[in-house]
Amino acid sequence: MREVRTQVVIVGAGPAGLVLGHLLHLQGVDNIVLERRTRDYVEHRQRAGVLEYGITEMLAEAGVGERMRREGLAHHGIQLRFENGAHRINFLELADGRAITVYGQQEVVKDLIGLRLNFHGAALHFESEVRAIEGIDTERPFVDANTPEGPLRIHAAYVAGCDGTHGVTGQSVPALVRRRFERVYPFAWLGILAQAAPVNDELIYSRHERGFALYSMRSPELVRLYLGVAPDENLADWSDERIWDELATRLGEGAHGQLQTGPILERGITAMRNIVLEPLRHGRLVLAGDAAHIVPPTGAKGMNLALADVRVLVPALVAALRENDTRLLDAYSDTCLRHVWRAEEFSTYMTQMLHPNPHDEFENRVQLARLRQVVESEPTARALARHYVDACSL
Ligand code: RFL
Ligand code: PHB
Repeated sequence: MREVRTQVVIVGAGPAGLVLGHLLHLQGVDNIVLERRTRDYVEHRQRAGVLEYGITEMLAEAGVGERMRREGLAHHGIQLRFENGAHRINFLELADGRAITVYGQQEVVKDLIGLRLNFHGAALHFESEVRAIEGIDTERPFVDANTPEGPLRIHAAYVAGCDGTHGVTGQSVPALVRRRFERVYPFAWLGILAQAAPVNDELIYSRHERGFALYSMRSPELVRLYLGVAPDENLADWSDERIWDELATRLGEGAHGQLQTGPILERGITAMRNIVLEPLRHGRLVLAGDAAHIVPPTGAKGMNLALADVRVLVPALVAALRENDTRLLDAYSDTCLRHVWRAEEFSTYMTQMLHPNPHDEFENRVQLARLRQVVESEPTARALARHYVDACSL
């Protein structure tokens, strides 16, 4: 078996692993990123699209904000629709003028991969799956991976688990110290990417009696739309016509009739749940992003939360490696859990407020009361706006 040595071995080339690798490289910390999928696959995987204000600042400071600033769409508000009314949450007034940026996750991933491979020449191995993580309770951990060139063992001072949901790294924390918190919802999202011009400048979250709908976009030619559906929904039951009809109905006044349709380029069903694994560090293993926590997408927090962990992790690893000072690393899990649980709470709040439950009229009345409170009470609207725009940096 081939054996190599580095300072930090990073498992997974999603947003968390790539930003971590990039920031460590800028600090002179040697690292290797291993990704089990192909480059083409990770560069085209459709996922999140909303970047918080503080996270865009972080990317720009890290030197990966140029295309994001140019092609990303700055939004200064979102719309909430319910009971046939449309209400704008104005970030300029309610969130100190801060904006979110609509920029696809795979674009962030493309920018980071391009920079790493073409500019920095740093190690990033695709089609290289980590199968085992050993020695995290010692000072000499290592990971074993299957690569296109055969088996590879990487020795490192630290292993960073950025391998997403149900990754091998999260399972490497011993069961005796690991705690897992989970909530599953009785619905899922059917998401489409379609070639059509956006008819609205801002995202629309709609609570309709037939179910949830979300209007989002990726560019002046691409829209990203979602429908709340049953968790076991069969995609084959949804013709293009049925999807567009349902979207038009649920998005209601304003979008109805005006909703610009077009060829559906991608479609999929996403489960809705919360998961938190505690702690985010054990010995020489640190977890970041979806490897440690999942949020339902209603708050648009998934990618932001992954990058917020990395923002805490980089100075902690640098201090440990350069000065043998582990104080920040010792605090890493507790520091992150504050923003993690804040984002879990906000995502839960948004999810529970916007998805009607056909079997629970009490719940439906409570949801409507909550929505009315958002549009009638300025402190409530302000809290929603501040969390939407910058929960990970509050
Ligand atoms: P990622 O992006 O999942 O990256 C993890 C990477 O690790 C690789 N990997 C391995 N590599 C080597 N060896 C192994 N043993 C490995 N095991 C896994 C994987 O191939 C992958 O490339 O995690 P990261 O970096 O933490 O980033 C988090 C975000 O991706 C995530 O929070 C969001 O995209 C969540 N999410 C959404 N969030 C939103 O805010 N809005 C959305 O619309 C939205 N849609 C989604 C989503 C997540 C989805 N997943 C995870 C099923 C749609 C989907 C389908
Ligand atoms: C998206 O554009 O994909 C998106 C936007 C807002 C969300 C979730 C997903 O809450």
